[in-house]
Amino acid sequence: MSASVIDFVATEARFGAHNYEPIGVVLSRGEGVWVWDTEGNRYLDCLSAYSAVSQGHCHPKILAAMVEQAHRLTLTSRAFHNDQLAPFYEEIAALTGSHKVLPMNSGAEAVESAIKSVRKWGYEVKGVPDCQAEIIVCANNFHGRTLGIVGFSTDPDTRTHFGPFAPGFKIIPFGDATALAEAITPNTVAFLVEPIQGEAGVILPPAGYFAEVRELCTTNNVMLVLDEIQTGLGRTGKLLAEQHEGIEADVTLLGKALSGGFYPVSAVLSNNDVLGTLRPGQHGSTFGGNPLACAVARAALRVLTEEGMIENAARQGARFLEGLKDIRANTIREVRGRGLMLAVELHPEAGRARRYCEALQSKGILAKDTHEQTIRIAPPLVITSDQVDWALERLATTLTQDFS
Ligand code: IF1
Repeated sequence: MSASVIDFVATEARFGAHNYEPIGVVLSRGEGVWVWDTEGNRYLDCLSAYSAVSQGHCHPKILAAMVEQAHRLTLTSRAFHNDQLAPFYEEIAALTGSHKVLPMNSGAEAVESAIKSVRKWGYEVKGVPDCQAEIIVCANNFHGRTLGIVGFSTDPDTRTHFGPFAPGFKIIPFGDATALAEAITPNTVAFLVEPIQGEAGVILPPAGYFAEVRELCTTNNVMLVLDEIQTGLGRTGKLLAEQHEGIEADVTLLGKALSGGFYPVSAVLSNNDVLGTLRPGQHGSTFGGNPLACAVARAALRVLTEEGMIENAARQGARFLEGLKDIRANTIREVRGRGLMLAVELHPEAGRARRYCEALQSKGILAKDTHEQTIRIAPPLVITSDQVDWALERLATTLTQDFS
């Protein structure tokens, strides 16, 4: 690392809360799948800011929409109407087939808003006695960092010493429909689940799981809330990951790529009943639904479909997965994923995934480890075949090294 890089890193460490442990690269520019560090070294971004920059870094059309809107009007609050919110609603509802939309900012806020809404729906529509609503969630979930959410996390790092936590959540194993059937009671208002568990290490559900889940939720009048904040908007090769399962959620949560990485924009999408219970003054946000966010989200959704990014994610994801499976390295325990949400799980004896990510950095690839043994690979959806092959070559040489 050069003197200037050490300076940035040291200054962060001196003033910043140490809630992250970044890889030792200081980025200063991005374009498409590429990012550059302060010394001009170029890297293929295989994290995409945890899937937020799915449209590629600094997409020119999203940038233009953002700049144009920033010149005109940025924030009105929801005390007044603005001329970007209605078209945003119309466009996202048409794209996803949703009836109602609640705009928020971060992913965690969308999750919190969904929890509030399904509880309210439970009391006012389903007839659950006040303060008795139960929400079922999965072990190894990741839904964000707020107190409400970390209270039902099973990851010790995420929750330890942040209590006391809110009651009303039941935890069952992911991928086990029988466990869901057994956990549902007359007071159950919702099942909140990721279509593919991201932070858990890109864990795919068993075939047929979500069809059974859908059936159980419908039979028991339980709202199926899919957290598509990471899997949504093309990441898995379909607009929504639920489409791989042939089901429709009652409530869908979007974030991250909803702005192409320019700005925090999230949304709760639902049928009429759930969001229909929110009355004026009962929920809100200073920034949620602001004209700048709406203009950015509209452009982010437009380029996703107009430029064929979802189809490209399916095509390049298949190529990437095949290529990873072809790598013969005894460090690899399993390769898995769907679309461009991929993971390489290493054998415990191979050493920490972090070391491999550092080795990849020196070869011009930025990827992020998760849970010690897994390298997550999630490039922008605009990646080309040549770029996939370029990455595979470097992954192959890195994974055949031994860092144990
Ligand atoms: C961090 C992981 C990714 C999410 C799902 C809600 C949220 C997220 C399915 C909250 C956020 C992030 C946040 C980031 C790490 C990260 C992550 F490693 F934890 F799993 F993406 F892979 N639902 N995921 O994945 O959205 O409030 O952050 O906008 O460091 O917390 P947010």
